[in-house]
Amino acid sequence: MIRAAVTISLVEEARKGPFVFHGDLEAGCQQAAELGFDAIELFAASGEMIRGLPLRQLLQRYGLQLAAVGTGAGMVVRKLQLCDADAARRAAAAEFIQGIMEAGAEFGSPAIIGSMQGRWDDVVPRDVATGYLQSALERLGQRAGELGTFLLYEPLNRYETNMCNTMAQGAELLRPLATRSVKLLADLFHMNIEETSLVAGLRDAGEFLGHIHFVDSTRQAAGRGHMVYEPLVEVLRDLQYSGYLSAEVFPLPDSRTAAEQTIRTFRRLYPV
Ligand code: LER
Ligand code: MN
Repeated sequence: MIRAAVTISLVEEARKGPFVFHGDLEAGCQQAAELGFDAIELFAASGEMIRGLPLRQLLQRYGLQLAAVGTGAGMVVRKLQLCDADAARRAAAAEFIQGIMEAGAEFGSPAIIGSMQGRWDDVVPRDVATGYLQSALERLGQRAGELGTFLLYEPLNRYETNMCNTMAQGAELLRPLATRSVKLLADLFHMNIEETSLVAGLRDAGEFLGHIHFVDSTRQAAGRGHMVYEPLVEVLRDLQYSGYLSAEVFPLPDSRTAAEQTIRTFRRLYPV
C-alpha cells in the first residue's frame, strides 16, 4: 500500500528549504495527523538531535510513522560530503550519515543521502568520486541492513550534483554493490528537470525504487504545478511500489495549505 508522508525540518539553516513544516515537531505531527497523513519525514541537524527529541511519544500520540530521515544538514550546516578530496572529511561525512541512520533505524526508518553525495571536480575526477561514493554506499548500506533498515540514495538535478542526475544513472551506481540495502529515492522535482520522461525514469529505477518525493513541477505541493500524476500512478502500480509519497515541497503559500493541497492530490490518486 502506498502511504502519504509530509516533511518537517528542525534545521534553522534550512528555513528556506523545501519542507512543509519548519521548526516545531509537535505542531507538524499534529497537523500531519489531522490531515490524514500516515507519516512524517524528518530533516534534523544530527543523529544526536533526533535522539534528544520526544519523537517516539509524538509519533505514538498522533498515530504516525517515521517515513525517512534526511542527512542534508551535514552539507548545509557542516559542508560535509562523501566525495571530499580529504579522507578525514569523507570519513566525517560517513560518520555523520551513520549517526542519523542509526537514530532513524530505531524507528525502522531509512536515511536519505541527497546533497551529502557531493560532486566531482578538478581535484577529485569523476571516476575517483564515483569510487568514493560507491564504497561509502556499500559500507553504509551494509550497516543499514544489519540495523534492519535500508539507505536511500537520491539522484539530484544538475544544479545540485554532477554525480547522478537520473534514475538510470542511480541504478547503474547501485547495481555493482554487494549490499541490497541501498535503494533509490525518486524526487519528482529533480526528475522533472533531468528525465526525458518521468514514466521511463521511474521504470529505470525499477526494483531499486524505495521512496518518492511527491512534489509538483514548481517544487510546490502536488497540484500547484503542471505535473500529470495519473501515468506515474500507473507505473507505480506496475512496479508494485509500496513505499511513501512524501511531500518535500516549499511551504507555499503557507505550510498548512501546502499540506492540505498535498493530501487532496494524494486522495484523488489513491481514494480510501
Ligand atoms: C535536495 O534538493 C533534495 O531533494 C533533498 O531531498 C536531498 O537532500
Ligand atoms: Mn528530494
